[in-house]
Amino acid sequence: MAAFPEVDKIRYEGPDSKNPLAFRWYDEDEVVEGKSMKDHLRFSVVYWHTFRGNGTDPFGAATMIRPWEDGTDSVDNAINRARVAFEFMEKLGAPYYAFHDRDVAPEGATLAESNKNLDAVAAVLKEEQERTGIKLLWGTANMFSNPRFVHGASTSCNADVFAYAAAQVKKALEVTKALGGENYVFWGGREGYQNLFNTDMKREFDHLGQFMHMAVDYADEIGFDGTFLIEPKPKEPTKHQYDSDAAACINFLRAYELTDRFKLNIETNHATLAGHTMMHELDYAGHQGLLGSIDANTGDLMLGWDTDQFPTNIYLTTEIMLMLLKHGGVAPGGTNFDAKVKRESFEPIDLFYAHIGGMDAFARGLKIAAAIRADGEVEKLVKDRYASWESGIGAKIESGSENFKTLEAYMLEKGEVAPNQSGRQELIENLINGYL
Ligand code: XUL
Ligand code: CO
Repeated sequence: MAAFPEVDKIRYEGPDSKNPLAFRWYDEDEVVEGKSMKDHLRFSVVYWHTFRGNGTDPFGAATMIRPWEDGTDSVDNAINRARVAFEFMEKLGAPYYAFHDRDVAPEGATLAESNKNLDAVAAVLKEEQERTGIKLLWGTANMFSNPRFVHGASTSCNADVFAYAAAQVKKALEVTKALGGENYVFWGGREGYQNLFNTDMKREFDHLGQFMHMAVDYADEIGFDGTFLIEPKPKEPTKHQYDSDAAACINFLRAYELTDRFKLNIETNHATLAGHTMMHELDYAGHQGLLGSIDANTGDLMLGWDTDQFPTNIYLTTEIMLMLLKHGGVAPGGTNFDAKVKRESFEPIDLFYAHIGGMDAFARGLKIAAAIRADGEVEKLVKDRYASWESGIGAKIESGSENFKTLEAYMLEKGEVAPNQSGRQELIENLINGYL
């Protein structure tokens, strides 16, 4: 029996449509900068929030109405839920999804039982993928919910926990490969610290580096050639997460010689928790050649935690799409809605409204970003700002032919720098507003 009988396939109806179950901007076949919207955006639905989120918060019980759930943590319930998930994603028209091992299948009493449960549900996921054509953007392992991970997983002070985590990632990699996953994500979970007095940070980082090398080695062994992604986040659940932001992650990857196999999965709410904008994190990872994928959501700047809301702000999606277009697109990553409907939005239909809104916001952001790039006015302002580097001493410095002594001689002769030009910040902000 269908879980969403009242919903047909969500279709593009154009900006004038008043149908809340239609796209107004996301037309998957529309071509922008030579590529379809579907291929630019590579939308992905997350299993954890969308099919496991129940609305609990520190102050109250579950609120979500999910009629297909039978209230048990059984494999049968998990299999039924997987069928519902694919009905939802198929009706929505999302080409990808992402999961943690423990979202899709219940944890058993032993590792062996957990693996068996995962295999049973993965077989159904495979069947549903084949039926619908929906693909796996990435898999990951949940190494933060179970109390064994209280001190972290690969950075735990308990060596057995490292071993358990290794076994869990081994299995998650096998399942991700079996399902044709295009990437594999590591979000640090509890890899961080609450107190430095009881923490051997150097040792924990070394263990983290060793763990990632073991993952790469095993991927090579089984022929998994998807991209590994690290997802930066500065805090929550620990007070300081080791993968705190793009720069910290990139330094880790360089220090442990992992940049040939790893890129970053940048998430909006994590960027703002780190005191950065999403645009900053994308541009930073992008210019380092390590932008792999995005977790599309938004925080609430009035709140200091990870609210994982659906992104509806066109200014934000425009900034994101400008960065993705600038850095050559997001593939083989995607635009993964790591976002949850609010506790108060507890009806199944709210899942559709939330995703449709996020997809439309990104489609609009893509069109606006493409228009900004096509007009070239903003680009020209930036180019003019750096004109001094195109010829003369600027070009010589960039070519590597100058040094402190030659530059001193140049400046002694010239006496004073050429006058600075206005930064034109307000003008450029006005220009951007003109496209919205
Ligand atoms: C946590 C978070 C995770 C990762 C996957 O804040 O974003 O859901 O995306 O582990
Ligand atoms: Co995320």
